[in-house]
Amino acid sequence: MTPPDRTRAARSVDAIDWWLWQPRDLATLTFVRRADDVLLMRKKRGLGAGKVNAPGGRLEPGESPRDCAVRETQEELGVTPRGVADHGRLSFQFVDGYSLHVYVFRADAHDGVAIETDEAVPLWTHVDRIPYDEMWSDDRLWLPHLLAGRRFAGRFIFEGDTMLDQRLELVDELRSDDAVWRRRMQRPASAETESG
Ligand code: 6OG
Repeated sequence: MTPPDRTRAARSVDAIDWWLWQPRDLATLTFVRRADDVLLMRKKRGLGAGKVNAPGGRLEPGESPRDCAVRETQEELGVTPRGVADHGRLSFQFVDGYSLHVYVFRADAHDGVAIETDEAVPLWTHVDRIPYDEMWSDDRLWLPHLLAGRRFAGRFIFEGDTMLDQRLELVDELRSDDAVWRRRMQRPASAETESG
C-alpha cells in the first residue's frame, strides 16, 4: 500500500499528478439546511474525532455516494435528508500517504429529529455562526460556497490536522467522476497505489 514516492512526498498541490491520483477511500459529507440553520455535529470517533463536521463517512463496497450520504446521516444523527444535491468534490492527500476523496452534498429538507448517537452530537447551527475554528481547516474555504448554492472542486495537502496547500475552484457542472471509483473497484487492491 505504498503510494508513489512523488505523492507520498508531496507538500504542495502541484507536486501531485492528479490525473493519476487514486484515493485510498471514498467518503461523503452532507449539509442539511433548515431555514437559516445547518445541521452540524460534534464527531465522537473516526477520522476528525472531536471536531465539528457534517455527517458523513466512507462508502461501503458497491454503494453510490448519494446512498452513502443518506445512510451516514441516518446512522450518525437519526435524520433522513431529502432532495440531496451534489455540491462538491474534495480530494485530500495526507503526507503520511493516506488519501481520501469526498463527495459533498446539500439537502434542503429532511425527515426525523436529530438525536445524539454513539458517533456524534447534533448541532443545529445558524449559518452566520459556523464554528470554523473547531472544524477541519479546509471547511472555511468551501462551506460558504455550499451555503450560497455554488458548486466547487478542491484539492488539499494535509499533514495531520495542518493544511499545507490547497486549490479550490468554483465549477458550473460537477464532473461526473464516478470513473474514479469504478476504476478503483476494478483494480486489484495490490495495484491500487502503483499507477503513479
Ligand atoms: P470516518 O467517519 O469514516 O471519516 N473528513 C473531512 N471533512 C472535512 N470537512 N475536512 C477534512 O479535511 C476531512 N477529512 C475527512 C469525511 C470520514 C469522514 O471524515 C470527513 C467523512 O465524512 C482533511 O472515520
